[in-house]
Amino acid sequence: MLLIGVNRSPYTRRVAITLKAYGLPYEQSDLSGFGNRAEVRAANPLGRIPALVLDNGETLVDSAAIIDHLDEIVGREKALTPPGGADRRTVLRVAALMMGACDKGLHAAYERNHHPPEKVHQPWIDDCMTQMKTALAAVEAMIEPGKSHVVLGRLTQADITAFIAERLARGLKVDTPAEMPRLHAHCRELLEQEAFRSTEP
Ligand SMILES: N[C@@H](CCC(=O)N[C@@H](CS)C(=O)NCC(=O)O)C(=O)O
Repeated sequence: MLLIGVNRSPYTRRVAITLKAYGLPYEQSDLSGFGNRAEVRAANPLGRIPALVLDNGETLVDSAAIIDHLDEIVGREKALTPPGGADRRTVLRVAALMMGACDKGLHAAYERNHHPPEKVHQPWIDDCMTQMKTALAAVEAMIEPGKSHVVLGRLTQADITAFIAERLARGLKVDTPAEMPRLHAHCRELLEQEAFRSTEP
């Protein structure tokens, strides 16, 4: 399998961490959504990373669809998203909040980085960052003190998505050690695991 995208992208890193956690071998092509437009569009007509080229030549796009396929490969019982019921809903809720938080954080960054200074609308940036922070705070509130995982007492997609969202938030100058201390501490612990450490950009 070939993963297309740089691990600086939270969505790409989510897939990279999942591949490593499942022990699935893959190669990676370090292309950026903005820096390598033509090559990325050749793999994904939408021009976004990540994309995953399967060994049969088929290309999957969007981290959620890619991870759905990886879950199928390892088997729904072993997958990092539980197969059904309340556990599945809980993990999907955290994942939706955290992927949405990444979307809002990147909207804020794009507003600042892709517009001329006189066209940057600060209230929009502030609104996006507030949404990102309230989503992170909601997940912070779900982590019970002393617990080593976000939910269910084991590693799930909730941990992976919370990890990448916390990383992005810190990159956007959110003071997560002060504002989301349990989430921040948990992410530091996750970094000790091979799947997280080896995918550092
Ligand atoms: N929902 C998508 C989001 C992917 C995404 O927005 N990727 C960014 C990089 S972090 C990108 O390629 N942006 C380029 C663009 O939107 O033109 C996913 O989960 O894979």
